[in-house]
Amino acid sequence: MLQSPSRLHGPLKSTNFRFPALIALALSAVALSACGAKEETLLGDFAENATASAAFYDTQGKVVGQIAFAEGPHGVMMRVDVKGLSQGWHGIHFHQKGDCSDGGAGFKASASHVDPADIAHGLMNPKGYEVGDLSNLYGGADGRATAEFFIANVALNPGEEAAASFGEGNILLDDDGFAVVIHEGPDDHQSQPIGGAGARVACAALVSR
Ligand SMILES: [Cu+2]
Repeated sequence: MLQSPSRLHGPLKSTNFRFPALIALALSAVALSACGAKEETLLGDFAENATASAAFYDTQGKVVGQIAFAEGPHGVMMRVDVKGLSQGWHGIHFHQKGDCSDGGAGFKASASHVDPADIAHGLMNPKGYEVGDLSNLYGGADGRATAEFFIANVALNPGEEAAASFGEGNILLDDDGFAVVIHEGPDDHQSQPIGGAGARVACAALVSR
């Protein structure tokens, strides 16, 4: 038997039409905000799938970039996209505390480098290097730096497996988290205690959820 026109075009049908319209509106709002975030950084899908992420702040407290991490079996992958740097190379390190609240005072609250075994600073130092030591970052003529780093033998999140693989001291998201700090000049990877990298100009705080 054929359905009557009232069943096809009646109130039930028109009610069903309203919901998809509302959902479509909501989805387009989400899509717009996701698009906005993508335009602001060059981190790509990496940021959306990140194990941890944070904003970089300059010494005035302004957001100047983003950082994201992915945890892997041999260490962590990190992407950085930051603006407002002077042109040239900049030291970038893991500092001990996830606290970037005192930019005006030079980000002292982030403490010194992550260094559980109290080893000398410098990736090119024959005595070894700190867990917080990283390769330099280059700020272009427009003040922007975008890079990917792989840091071997560290984990983000605590856990038996991470502790067994890398040691407790090599877990970055401990109770007080950690900070990624960018310095005004390059790290020479040898000088003590920070490779002559100078003042702290940007900071991203990472704390465990
Ligand atoms: Cu540093």
